[in-house]
Amino acid sequence: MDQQYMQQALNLAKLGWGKTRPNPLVGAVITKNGEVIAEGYHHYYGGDHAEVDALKKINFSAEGATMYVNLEPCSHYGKTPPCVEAIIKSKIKKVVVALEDPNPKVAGNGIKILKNHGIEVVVGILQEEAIKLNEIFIKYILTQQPFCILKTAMTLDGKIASHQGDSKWITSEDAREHVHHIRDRVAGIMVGISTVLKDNPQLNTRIANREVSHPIRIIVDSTLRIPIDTNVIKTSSDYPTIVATTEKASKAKIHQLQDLGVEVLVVGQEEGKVNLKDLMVKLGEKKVDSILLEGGGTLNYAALESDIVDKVLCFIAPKIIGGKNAITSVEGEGKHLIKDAFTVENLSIHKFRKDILIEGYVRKG
Ligand code: AOF
Ligand code: ZN
Repeated sequence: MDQQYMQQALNLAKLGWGKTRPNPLVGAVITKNGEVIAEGYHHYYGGDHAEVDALKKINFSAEGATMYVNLEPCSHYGKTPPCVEAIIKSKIKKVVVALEDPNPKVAGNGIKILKNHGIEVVVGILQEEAIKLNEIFIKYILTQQPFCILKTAMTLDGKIASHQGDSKWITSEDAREHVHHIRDRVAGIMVGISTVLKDNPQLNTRIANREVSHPIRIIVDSTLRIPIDTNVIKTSSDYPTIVATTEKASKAKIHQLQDLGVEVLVVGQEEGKVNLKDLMVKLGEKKVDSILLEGGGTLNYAALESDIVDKVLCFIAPKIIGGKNAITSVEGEGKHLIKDAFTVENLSIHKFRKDILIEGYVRKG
């Protein structure tokens, strides 16, 4: 039963998808005598925490009840008073938690306070699922740097475009819709200048019949080659846009872009290119908790080499196009030896109607 109620809490947490960042996705279920008496979740950044959202439904009176929540209840005064106070006041007798809160302001303290008040606390139910759901929050709260997801869509023979550069479309509709679902969650979407020059993309979120949130568009362009009549610049008043560049950029071009509403971030250089580690620090300061990296191959390789990539999403379509000049998803210089390859672990595989997705985490260190 514990697992079933915790799964319900995790499902509730997902209702906040895209609206709570950089705060976590949290859901809470309150049960009494084998029945669910209240449900709650964190609806949006700055709103009630999940525990309070659930307790409000029953006027904070829950004597003898059990609460299931996917993150340890908080013990700090933040935007709202501590959830542990509300739980104690409600006379709940047991709290089941999936994951201890990695936030240093909480980090076990919530559990300790509940126990000190005679409340039974169980920790670790569906912990793996809880970690995965809040993997972005966990990285960001511990490092203040964005969780970076490298996404690529390739054919069975590993190409992301034909030798003529045609790439529309490698994967089918449901796989592409899944990408928009991720764009809806992340704070930023990042591409290199070559991708902008080649594809002239919009980089926004498009999901039918649903209100969505749009990530900040981040273009990495070390010499500011970006044309001002390109789609991302033309729509920069509708969707926030950052161009990351270096001291090599012309001041006049910087001002021209700024006048069009584009934020220009001048960051450090690494062999003449934008220093991606430095960029991550700067984006973290702007509360960008997550980035979907959508290429191209040069930027993808640089990102892997800079050790900023946390997760890889690799869509594979059952097509073969061939061509020794057809581009692949990770280019750059490349490793000389297989033993030096980047390793992706904790794999999972999802099947769409026509394509497959391999997901995994880049091994660190
Ligand atoms: C949430 N929603 O449902 C829970 C959270 O920014 P604040 O003051 O609202 O506090 C956010 C912290 O509270 C967050 O980092 C996490 O440690 C804890 N729990 N946060 O936004 C919730 N339960
Ligand atoms: Zn709280």
